[in-house]
Amino acid sequence: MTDNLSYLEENDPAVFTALKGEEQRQKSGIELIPSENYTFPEVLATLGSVFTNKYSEGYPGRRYYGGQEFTDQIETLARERAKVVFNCEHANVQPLSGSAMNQAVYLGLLEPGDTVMAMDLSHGGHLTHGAPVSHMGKLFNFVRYVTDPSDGSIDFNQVRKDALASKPKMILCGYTSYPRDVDYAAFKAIADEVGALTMTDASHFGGLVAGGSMRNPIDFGFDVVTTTTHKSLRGPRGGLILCTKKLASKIDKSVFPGLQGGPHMNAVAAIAVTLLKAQTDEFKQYAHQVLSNAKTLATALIENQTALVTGGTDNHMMVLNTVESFGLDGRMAEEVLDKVNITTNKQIIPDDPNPPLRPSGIRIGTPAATTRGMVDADMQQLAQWIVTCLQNPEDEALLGQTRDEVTAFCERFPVPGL
Ligand code: DSN
Repeated sequence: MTDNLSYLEENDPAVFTALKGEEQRQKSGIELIPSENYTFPEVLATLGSVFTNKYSEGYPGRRYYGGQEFTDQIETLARERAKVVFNCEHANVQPLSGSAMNQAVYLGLLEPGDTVMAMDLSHGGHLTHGAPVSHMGKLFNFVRYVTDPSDGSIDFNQVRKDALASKPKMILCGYTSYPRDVDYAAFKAIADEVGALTMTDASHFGGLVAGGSMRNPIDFGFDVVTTTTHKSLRGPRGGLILCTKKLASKIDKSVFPGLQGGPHMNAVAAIAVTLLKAQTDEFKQYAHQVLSNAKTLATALIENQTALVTGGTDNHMMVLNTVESFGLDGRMAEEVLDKVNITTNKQIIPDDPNPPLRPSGIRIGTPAATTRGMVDADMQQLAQWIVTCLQNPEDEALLGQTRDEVTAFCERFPVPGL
């Protein structure tokens, strides 16, 4: 097989050098951004394959261009595997990514101006869950619910009152920066009472649902579940919309031709590959280890005087209040940890008094570290590095020494496919 990278090296050394730099960065650092992961080598191969050359507007058996015998095969495989993995009646595998996927759901099932209930951004909701700066926030009337930051609980009496008053067409749960599990039964009961559709954005924990370590909203009768495919699921960048048969046609029409043109068939093929992987015992073990690592890391951080938003985690992520714990805003904390090759992201916390680019915390998670084979004992070490560095942000000697230790540590944990 031709080594395409050698063409790149010869013909575009600037891009080749950046690519090699990024490869080295991913190998020699610990990736703790909870939405990032290392994908399977088979996925990398499929993404760089001839499927990227093909236009396939439409759906299997009903396309607008010729030459679809193999694209039809892979899209059918991806859809059928998604139905098995997530135990759902219908799957659309074409959304280009998370935002397009959520937009397709709103635009397909609602009318502009309709009311949707969703979590406030600073409490963990995503931009597409109706943040005022997003187009979705302008197009639909979002009524926001919040959490109790001390334990992450949601006051369902209040949610019910607000739902009865605002009569939403849809109630949305599943979040981007919320370290607790979701009470699907409580949301479903309120939605049924007010006649609303139920939707979960499972982007962060889709892989954990697939691997059986977290509950599946579809088992609670949810109408729609969305998930990106590149986070805990370890696939290519993309999105899945899983729904009931009743909603299938509206969802499909909303994705194409409503919102998108040609799907990225290299990504669809890679989603098919990912969804076969997700059915293996190895993936189930992975999903359980992600949660175990997160609990161990959270406990070790708390034992070292780190304040976690909600006091802990039920899933793969945690949010550290770095202002309270270390007197550092989230940007400073992210920069200090970057210096020692530990990658995190600055994060607003509930009702954050500080602005988004200098928020009060950072968000970390275990999916990527677990992919490399790190286990609970490694989380203890990780917590120690994080706390020591954030307690001594100006001690360049300590930071230099920690960086060397982290780099040496990483050599024990190969990145799949690199
Ligand atoms: N960017 C994703 C995350 O980091 O959670 C959500 O879009």
